[in-house]
Amino acid sequence: MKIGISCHHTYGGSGAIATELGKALALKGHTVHFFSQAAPFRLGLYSRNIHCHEIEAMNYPLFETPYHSLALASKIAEVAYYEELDVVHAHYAIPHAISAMLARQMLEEKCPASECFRIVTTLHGTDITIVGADRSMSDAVRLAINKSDGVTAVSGYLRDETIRMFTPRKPIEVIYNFVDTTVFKRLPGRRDLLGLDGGKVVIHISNFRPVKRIMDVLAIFERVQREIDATLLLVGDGPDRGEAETWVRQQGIGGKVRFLGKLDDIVPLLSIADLMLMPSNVESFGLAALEAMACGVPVVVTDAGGFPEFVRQGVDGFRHAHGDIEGMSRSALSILQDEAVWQRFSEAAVSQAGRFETALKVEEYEAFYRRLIDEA
Ligand code: GMT
Repeated sequence: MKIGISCHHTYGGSGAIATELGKALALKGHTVHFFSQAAPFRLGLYSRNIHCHEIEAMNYPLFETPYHSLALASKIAEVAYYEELDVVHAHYAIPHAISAMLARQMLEEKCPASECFRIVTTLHGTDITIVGADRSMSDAVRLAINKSDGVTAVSGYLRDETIRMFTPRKPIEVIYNFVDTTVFKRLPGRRDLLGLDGGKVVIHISNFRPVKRIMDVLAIFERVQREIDATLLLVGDGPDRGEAETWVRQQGIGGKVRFLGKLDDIVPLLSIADLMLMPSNVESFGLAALEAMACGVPVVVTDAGGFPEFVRQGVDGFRHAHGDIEGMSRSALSILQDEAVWQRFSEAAVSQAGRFETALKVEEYEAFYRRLIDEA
């Protein structure tokens, strides 16, 4: 198949999933065209069958901001026309699904509708729960869903939430997020790279937005380090980082908390981690937790959103109500303070991650594309 993938190139789960999907499809012999504002952050080196199209919107004095969604639509239409794309897969409703829809209308000016590509939209979470909930965007999100030929959601929670909020005309299929366990696996630990001597390593990876509850991560860790020797690794960057850094200094625990910023290659860090904290308000899935589990890292997460669909309570991690700092601290300590317990959780996490192996989910996406193409 010839597949276009439109995604956010920035640090975030939707871009990561879109890129990993495109890479896996290309390896299976499909031709993949990426559409994004810059090369997707996980693309890495050149891969066979992959083409990238960076979207550059026109600057004109009359436009206060460049019209990126229109430039994206024009680029998709152009590439789809010359490369005869079968499918355009939009990751995140806004603007990708809307731009794909517009691109198809542009293409229909040039060729019969039956020869145009199918639109697949994958909903990732905040496109529904935050962007879609905003009055300025909700009708655009509804249109994006209803005008797609096929819609998938990354968890049952997100499918149900989308149906509750938008009562879409289309059925929504769940295709879970996935992890490449040949890449995300526990490597020999290199604690020396970070100058870590002893103690346990707790990790958090996110874009430091309010939904991630960074201050809860710190509050949980602050309680944990009172009981055991531990270091907190914070990977990523975003609006709440400044407040977090100030708090850490005020608490006098600066020596135990490392702000590492945005990093592409997180496997070496996950390989030295003993526990991941992800106390978000809600996560439609929580890809970073699955990637941690694949590297043998037990997780303490929120009992909401997509987490109950893959984090097994008391088996590979613990789930708590959001804001339950005491409960999360206790659970973290119960895993970290007993080597045998940690070993059991770690092994269970690796085995659970295997159920979300990339190869399995890529097959589901391929079958989904083929069904839509055959139905056309
Ligand atoms: O979490 C974010 O703010 C980023 C967002 C994204 O679009 O990258 O993440 C969403 O999509 C991920 C990939 O499907 C999911 O794993 C995240 O749970 C989801 N974030 C939220 O629902 C808050």
